[in-house]
Amino acid sequence: MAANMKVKEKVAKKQTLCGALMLIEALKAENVKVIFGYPGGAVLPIYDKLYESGVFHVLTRHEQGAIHAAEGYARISGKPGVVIATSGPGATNIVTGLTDAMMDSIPLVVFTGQVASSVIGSDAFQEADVLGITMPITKHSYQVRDVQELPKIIKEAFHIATTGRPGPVLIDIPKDMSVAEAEFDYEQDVQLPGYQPTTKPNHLQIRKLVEAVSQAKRPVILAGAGVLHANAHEQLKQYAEQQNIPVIHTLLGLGGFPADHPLFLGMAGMHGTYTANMALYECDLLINIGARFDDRVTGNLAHFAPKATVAHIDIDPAEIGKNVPTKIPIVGDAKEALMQLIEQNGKRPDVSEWLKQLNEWKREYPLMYKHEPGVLKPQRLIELIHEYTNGEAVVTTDVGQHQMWVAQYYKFKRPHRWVTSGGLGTMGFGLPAAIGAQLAQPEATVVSIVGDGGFQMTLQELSVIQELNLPIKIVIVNNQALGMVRQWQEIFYEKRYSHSLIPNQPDFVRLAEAYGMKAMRATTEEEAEYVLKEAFATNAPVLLDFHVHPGENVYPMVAPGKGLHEMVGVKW
Ligand SMILES: Cc1ncc(C[n+]2csc(CCOP(=O)(O)OP(=O)(O)O)c2C)c(N)n1
Ligand SMILES: [Mg+2]
Repeated sequence: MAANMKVKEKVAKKQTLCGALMLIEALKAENVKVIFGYPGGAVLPIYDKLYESGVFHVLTRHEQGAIHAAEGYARISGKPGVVIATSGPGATNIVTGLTDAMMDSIPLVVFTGQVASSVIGSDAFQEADVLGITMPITKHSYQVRDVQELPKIIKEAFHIATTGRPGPVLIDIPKDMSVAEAEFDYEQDVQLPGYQPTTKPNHLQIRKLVEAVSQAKRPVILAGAGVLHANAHEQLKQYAEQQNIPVIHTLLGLGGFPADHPLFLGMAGMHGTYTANMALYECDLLINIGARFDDRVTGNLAHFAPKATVAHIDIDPAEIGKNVPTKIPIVGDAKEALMQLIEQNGKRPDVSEWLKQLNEWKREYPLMYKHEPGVLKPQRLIELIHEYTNGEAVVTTDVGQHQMWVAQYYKFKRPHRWVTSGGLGTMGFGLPAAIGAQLAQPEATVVSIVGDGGFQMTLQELSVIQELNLPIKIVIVNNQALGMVRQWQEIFYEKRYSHSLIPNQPDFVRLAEAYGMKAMRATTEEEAEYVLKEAFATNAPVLLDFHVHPGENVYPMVAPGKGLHEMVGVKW
């Protein structure tokens, strides 16, 4: 009987369908729970079939909102985010999001409508060469030329987006392909002989690393987002503890190792901690796990880890040796590599002197800011949010000073709680990303911490948050400035504040109220405590406008062109 049903199911999967229905059936087969999109002419046949499909579609108010929401969903769920946009302007509106996802290795499957096959290349209405535009900012892309190919293309797209180093895959569908019919077979296996990511690390290289660790006097682990993509946080902790090696995170890696762990040294890079940056400068063995040695992390490469033997574990072989000469390259999945390292149970290095030095730096040079009575310091605001959420909230941010303060002062205890735009640094990312994050984890407390500048780049998505009653707490760190730009102009351009001060921001509270959302303002620490308490007691969206001290800067700081050891603003 069961076998019989299976045969029937298979037959049903082989029915003749139009391209639009194929897309919907494929999404169901991929177990996609939500898609983010915006309709238009070229995708009307798809939207018509979506109408009664039962697929949960979120209509964002801008395609950029859709793709950032999909990124937030992917980061928190670990599953690919799915986006639909129409041809021409719909497709060009997702270019920033695709680049963002490409830079930060976020798995996305993105469908764009295209003008009908017969008029491609004729400058037809709403035609854009989306494949041409997006080629360098996608992991892979397709244009459907024959509807028979569509099931295979979608299956491959999900496979490519989620395996190896994750990334965005785009499928461009000419309008006639949505209407044309063919047999729908989604049972076929993916066959891509040219795409076989190496996940199992080379045993010999692992042995080399074990040997190097056993000899090291000042080893350190630099852990990036690769640890999170590989779900290797437990193995990272186990390995660090087994070998007694301190851990530093990149911006995107935060949460991969508990911030309150005694072996944790903080974030590295331009606004990293003194201890993390000095550890990278002084270490004799640097084990990079799933980070790509971004310039914001390394500072001037000529001075980066000058005393270290470098080992680099990465699923993407192209990253190894790209920026930093690497003695021990290990291509593979971070979890597999860490499991092998743990299993080797190599000789523990003698790090007593090293840990003593690191702990001294931690004590001597902690992150710090000045308290001033009657003034709300942005760093204090983040500490308060941390307290109210017990360090366990899902936090999304925009880009700028507030993002760095969150990275410094929100001590992530757990993995998969942190959603920020790292590689591209996309203002306007935080608010829509929170929509996807909340949909991925309906029970989680989601806090979207945004700048007064960046918020205004995608604030139309308040409409979606209110409509779906997503209980997101939106925190505007309002310094009436493009703060990070202002900071650079203060330090490097003789305080010539060219187009970075915005003293006449709109009334964000009334703006939120116009969307039907509860909103409050705070200008002092006492008020901040009061409104945070109110907001976290509310199971509905709340927008909070915090007027923080406008002249505050993010420190410590490694100036561009400087080495990590040349940080300024370490002590007052
Ligand atoms: C789309 C985009 N445009 C410009 C920038 C350059 N930029 C980086 S930070 C920043 C200021 C952001 O201001 P705000 O959102 O208020 O955050 P703050 O730095 O004040 O916390 C700007 C303009 C960017 N990162 N992204
Ligand atoms: Mg600002």
